[in-house]
Amino acid sequence: MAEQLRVGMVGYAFMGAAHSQAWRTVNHAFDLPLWARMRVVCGRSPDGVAAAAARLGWESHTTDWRSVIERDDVDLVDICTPGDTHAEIALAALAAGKHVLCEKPLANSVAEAREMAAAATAAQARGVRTMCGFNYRRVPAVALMRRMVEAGRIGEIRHVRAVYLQDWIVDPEFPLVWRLRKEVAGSGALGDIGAHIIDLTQFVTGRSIRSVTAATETFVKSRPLPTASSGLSASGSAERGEVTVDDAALFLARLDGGAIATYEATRFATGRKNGLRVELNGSLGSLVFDFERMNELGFYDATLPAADQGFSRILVTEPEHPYMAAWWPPGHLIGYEHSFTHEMRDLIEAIGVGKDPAPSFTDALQVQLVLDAVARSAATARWTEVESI
Ligand code: 4PW
Repeated sequence: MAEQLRVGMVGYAFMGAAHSQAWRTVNHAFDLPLWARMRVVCGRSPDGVAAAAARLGWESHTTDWRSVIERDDVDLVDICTPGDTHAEIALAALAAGKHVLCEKPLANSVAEAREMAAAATAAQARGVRTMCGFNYRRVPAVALMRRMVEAGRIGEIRHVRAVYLQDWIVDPEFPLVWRLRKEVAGSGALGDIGAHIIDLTQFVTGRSIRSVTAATETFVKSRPLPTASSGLSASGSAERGEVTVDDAALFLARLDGGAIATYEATRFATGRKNGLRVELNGSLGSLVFDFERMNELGFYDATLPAADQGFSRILVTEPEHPYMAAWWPPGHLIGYEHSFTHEMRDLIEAIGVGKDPAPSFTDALQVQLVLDAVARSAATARWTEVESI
């Protein structure tokens, strides 16, 4: 058996469960230089974390995240907590020489993200690696989209069109969970799902957002305080609290290289459960990714004779397609959870060969700078430049 990569994970809710599934499967799906070992999971509830350890496959459990970092039998800290704890945990882990995987968005502020990116860069000199968990990059169809853009298959990119549409809080009586509180989440739909389409579009185009003009809205101003919550579901009490984040964020953007873009991140798109869609229009064609058909990539090749042109559907299940050689024969599909397994594959591979994985904390800082520009633009109703890293 290969040398072990011993993991300690902080947080065991929705993202903790998704990461646990990936840590359980990655060793068996891919031939990697290191063998991931699920040493310890951490959570605030003694009973909750004990049950999570048994359910998710962790060897031990604790309620003290600092003890995870202090353990000699932990090499990597996987942060699956709300954004208000990312910086404290990541900085302590890096100082202790642990590799760090941190869920998105990197932090709740630019200041925190800058501090984390600087610490990560300093840690690189000591062979310590960091990654931010933008998992949608690792959907094979998205990785293929990037490959095709890099190969020039759609030419110069003119338009980027991205939406991330959910509806889990359309009910005004849905409780005030942590994702709806600014002091915990940093922002609402903007940072939670808008961050994904910002990272994804910059990843597939290889271009950065330079300026934005935005509008945000909070449709429901107060909600019942939660009595219990899990993932994107919860139950509420009679007492109410103020919603302090955006329910929806829409913005126009200019990318370096000249493309113009539209972005929409909302939790009020009634009927859309996890509707992530990205379309690129170029001088030689177009590419379309729709997460609801995540094993397919739409391609319009404008270099064909006019009579032969039309949107084709590439079924992204061939062994030549990113990550797919590890799974099933062509035509047998994969799911949301595989994007996390691919994320762990790339992280383990990079650590094993001594390279820095992507997206780095610096890449994630750039996303944080875009989030900040969107918030500043929404507050002033002006075009706003994205600060430099
Ligand atoms: O990043 C996650 C998204 O993929 C979010 O935190 C929750 O799950 C809400 O949408 C999806």
